[in-house]
Amino acid sequence: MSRTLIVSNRLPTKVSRNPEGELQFSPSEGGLATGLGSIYRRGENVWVGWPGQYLDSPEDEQRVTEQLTADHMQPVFLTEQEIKDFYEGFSNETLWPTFHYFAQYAQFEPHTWEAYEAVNRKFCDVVAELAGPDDTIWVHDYQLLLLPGMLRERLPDATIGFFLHIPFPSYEIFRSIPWRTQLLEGMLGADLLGFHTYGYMRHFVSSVERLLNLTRRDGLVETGTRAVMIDAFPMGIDYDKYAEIAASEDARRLEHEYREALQDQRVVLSIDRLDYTKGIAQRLRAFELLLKRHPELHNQVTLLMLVVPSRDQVAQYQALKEEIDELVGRINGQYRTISWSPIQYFYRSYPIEELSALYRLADVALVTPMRDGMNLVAKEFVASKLDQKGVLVLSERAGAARELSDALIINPTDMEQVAETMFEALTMPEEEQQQRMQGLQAIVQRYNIHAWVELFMDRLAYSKIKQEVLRTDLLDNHARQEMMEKFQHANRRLLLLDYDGTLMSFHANPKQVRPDEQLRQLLAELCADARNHVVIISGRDRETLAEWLGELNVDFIAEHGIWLRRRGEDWTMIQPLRNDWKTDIRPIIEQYVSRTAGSFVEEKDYALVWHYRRSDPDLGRERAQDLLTHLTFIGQGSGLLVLDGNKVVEVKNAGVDKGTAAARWVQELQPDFVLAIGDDRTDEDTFRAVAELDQAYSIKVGTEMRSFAKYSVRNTADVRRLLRGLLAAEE
Ligand code: GDG
Repeated sequence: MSRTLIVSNRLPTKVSRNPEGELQFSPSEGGLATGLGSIYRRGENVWVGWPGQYLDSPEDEQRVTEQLTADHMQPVFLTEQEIKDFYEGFSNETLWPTFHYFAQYAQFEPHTWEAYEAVNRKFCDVVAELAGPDDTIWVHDYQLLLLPGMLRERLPDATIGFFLHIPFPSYEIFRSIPWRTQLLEGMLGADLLGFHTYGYMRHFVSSVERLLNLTRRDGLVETGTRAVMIDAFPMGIDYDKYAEIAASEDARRLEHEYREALQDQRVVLSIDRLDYTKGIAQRLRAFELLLKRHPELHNQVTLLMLVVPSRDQVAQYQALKEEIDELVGRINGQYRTISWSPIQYFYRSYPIEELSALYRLADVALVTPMRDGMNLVAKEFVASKLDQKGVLVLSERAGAARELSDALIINPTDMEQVAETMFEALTMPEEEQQQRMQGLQAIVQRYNIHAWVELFMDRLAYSKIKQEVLRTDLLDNHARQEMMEKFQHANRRLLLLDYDGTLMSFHANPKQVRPDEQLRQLLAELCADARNHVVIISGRDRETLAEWLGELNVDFIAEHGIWLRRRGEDWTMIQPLRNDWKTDIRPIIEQYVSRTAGSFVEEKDYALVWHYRRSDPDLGRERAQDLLTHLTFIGQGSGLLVLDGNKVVEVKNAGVDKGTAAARWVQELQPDFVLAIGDDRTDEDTFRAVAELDQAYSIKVGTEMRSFAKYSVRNTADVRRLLRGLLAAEE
């Protein structure tokens, strides 16, 4: 039976020691644990993670393992040093601040990076040991960014999903991490990568484009070996569970108790883990401003502030704790009366029924993080409001703000706005409260945790199907074998080989793509057999091709089919062509060069090409679109063709392409075997020209685009391997 293995740094159960030193088990706090708590016990599912406590004896480890495995959990034990370097260090002092835009707090220490790698490897060992071939592995969050890549190496066919619970920062921030490429490559080991919002996903894709030079098309990033699906999945909560608890006798009784104690105070509620990203100190200052500006609220309103202890071994968290203590003391000191304390502050964690009672009680929930991947507290408050009375004040920088548009949305750094919005919330007519709450509940109820898990799992399965579809195009062993046999039996074999991106990989500078010795040797050996007729079919100019490959016994099609050269003959033009259009077109392209750093114009005999491979990828793409529209408009009716190539835009005479040229060879040679290989849109003309021939094999390099080719291979290395295979078949 297939299972889901959930993998995250922390398990949903926390192991700790009581004052007597005995081990005790309790539920973990935090969004991930509460979010997936209802899922992992289904069927044979298992949750793999650290139990949150250093254990110094094998007996304790054994006890904990027994207890946890009985409840669908598989512990990964960490040493004290690993907790320090991997967890407190790289995870919480490098990744957490960087991903939440607190770059000033980020530490970049090689030894904590090494620990991060080592612990990810440790998780990999446990998961690889546990996973069966039909299992689905779902890795969670920033502590395990390398794990999908490591698992992929060990289990190449595994189904691996990854979800990031915190924001993915803009490229400008992300690139400050010295190990940024390893982190991206680690993530791309998954089949599906999920983020809370479209914004985070966009940032990730932009980093992948800029740092790994990969692009996303149709929702997929093609890594060269696999297509990885990237999508946004805003995480929900277990709505019914929160609504049920809110309706429970316990929650009602507790609410009643609190109400008695607070009498008729209006209640503003704030609940967070202790974290500088949550904007707790800023919130206190905004509350102070509210009291200052609205004396009519004195004795009328109480801020109930729960801060759940978290990561208190990390220096910034200790400093934050002190700042909060000091602020609460100061504000209460200034405003309190014998019968009224403006802030009731609790630094500990509470059972869920008490949280629920507080959600019920609160008139206003104040959720004002500086950055927050999603924020589940906001959603839990909404689900607990059975009478639909109450107002949510929500930071625009929480992922939840993308969905919860009926909340009062604020900018958390704008203290005045926060204070005045609190006032608005406290004085909002009941009717409006209910209207807004209805809208919020409809969303939180519909996009709940079950819908989230189902959607993620569906997309993960779909990503596998999509890969499968692409894979059927791949030249598999069977097709390769068949091709070898046809090749062996043929006497007039035509090999139409594109150059850039097919025989040679791309380089930022096209002048640097001289053939290496290995390639020359390979081509020379192919040409040595009189039955083989090799045609290098390229967009490049005549001079370069002749200089680089002229001494070989090959034919050439240059400049996408304008110039032809047969062995031992001179260059001839495929048909008489005009060139006068260049005078008008060149200045237009020059304008794009001036506006787009890193781009340049290449002048060929009968074509002009704008290259933007070295430009900023987003800017380049946008300018290419503009240029295509611009040139297509100008070129209408003038016999010109505008081509959108691989990081190039090319203008040339219409009716001349690689396909027309290739067809000429087919006609003259009447081959009994044809192999056409290319990677670019311009090669599609060649594929089309041979599509009808039974004896033709057309092969596209790369799997990211639909193609007229019958088969595809992944990269230039595969092409060379294939050609070498043809040679070997002869021996
Ligand atoms: C990360 C991302 C993202 C809090 N105090 C107590 C308690 N809690 C529970 C809440 C809520 C959870 O902890 C906190 O979740 P958040 O989403 O608000 O924040 P993070 O822990 O930072 O979670 C976050 C989340 O992952 C999921 O992807 O939303 O953006 O930072 O469920 O109810 N639970 C109990 N006692 C407490 O005292 N029982």
